[in-house]
Parts: sequence; C-alpha cells; structure tokens
Amino acid sequence: MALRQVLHYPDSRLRNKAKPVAVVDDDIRRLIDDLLETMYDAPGIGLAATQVNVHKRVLVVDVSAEHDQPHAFVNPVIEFTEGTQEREEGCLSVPGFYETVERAAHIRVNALDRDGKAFTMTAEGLLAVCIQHECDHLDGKLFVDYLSGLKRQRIKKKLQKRAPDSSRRPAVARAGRG
Ligand code: GNR
Ligand code: NI
Repeated sequence: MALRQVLHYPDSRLRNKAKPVAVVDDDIRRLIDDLLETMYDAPGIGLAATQVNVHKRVLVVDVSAEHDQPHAFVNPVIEFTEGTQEREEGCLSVPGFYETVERAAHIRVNALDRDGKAFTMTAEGLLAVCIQHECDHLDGKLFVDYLSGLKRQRIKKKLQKRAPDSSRRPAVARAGRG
C-alpha cells in the first residue's frame, strides 16, 4: 500500500471524466488499497480516483467513527434518488473550505466490489452525501460548483495564493508584453 498525492482545486486534472473499469484486476485492487490508505491518512470519509490523478471510475468511502467500515465502488451508478438534504461539505481537493450543499436524501447505487462482483447499496444521511460527492469527482465535478460564482472565485483565489502550482499561468506569461 502507498499514500498517493491528492490534487488541489483549481488543478484542471480534477475536471477529467473518469473511464469505466473493464476488469477488476490486481491493479484496481492496489488502487483501492491506496485510496483507502490515503483517505484514512488525510483523514477523510471518502476519496475518488480522480483526486489522485487516476481517471478510472473507482471510489472509496468510510463514514464510520471507528474507521472500520470501508466500502469500495467500481463503476458506480446512482440509479435512484429521493428527497433532499443539506449538509456542510468539505473536500480533500479543496482544503480548508466548508460550505453547505443540497444533495439527495436517499440514494440507491449499483457498482462492482473489489472482487468484480456486482452489488447494490442503499444509503441516506452522511453516507449518501459522501457517495454523491465522490461520484461527482468521477465526472470532474467539485462541491464548489454548487456554490455561487462569487464564493467559488474567492476559494479559487485563496487556494492559488496558498499553493501556486501548474494550474497557474507561468510568470513569463503574466510578465509578457501585450
Ligand atoms: O473527508 C471528506 N468529508 C466530507 C464531508 C462532507 C461531505 C463530503 C465529504 S468528502 C471529503 C473527502 C473528499 O474530498 N472526498 O472526495
Ligand atoms: Ni472531495
């Protein structure tokens, strides 16, 4: 197992749409193990492969207080939702910012487990929020996309100031003529 580096907003790689997994093999199981280790280390309650720059439809969650209820989802599809709930969300890819987001209250999700076996899970409360948040990552979507443009811009600027990275235009481009 290994810790993997988590991409931070506004890194454009967080906008990639992840591809379905064709076969759940040892590579995918290694990815699942690394996602779980990275999630527990953070600590977080979920992590999507997109966040560690692997653009495959794989995510993990564990919302238990004891960190003893890991779930891995390969090729997850939310096939039913009902009602709404509001909850303050955070994201390991948007460190330090927390905002209220409206999500479905109840969901039913189909996926493959780490053995490639199909399963269905129903979820509500925080678990349902977390699964929806992670499924969004696989489609290149972040919780900040649900906020006003003003709030999103404020978060983006603060994160860019905190950790200038490749998503910023190079200094030469900023300093250039014209
Ligand atoms: O650790 C996390 N906490 C959290 C809290 C409320 C709603 C969603 C989450 S997921 C987040 C980890 C993460 O960024 N997963 O993608
Ligand atoms: Ni997240």
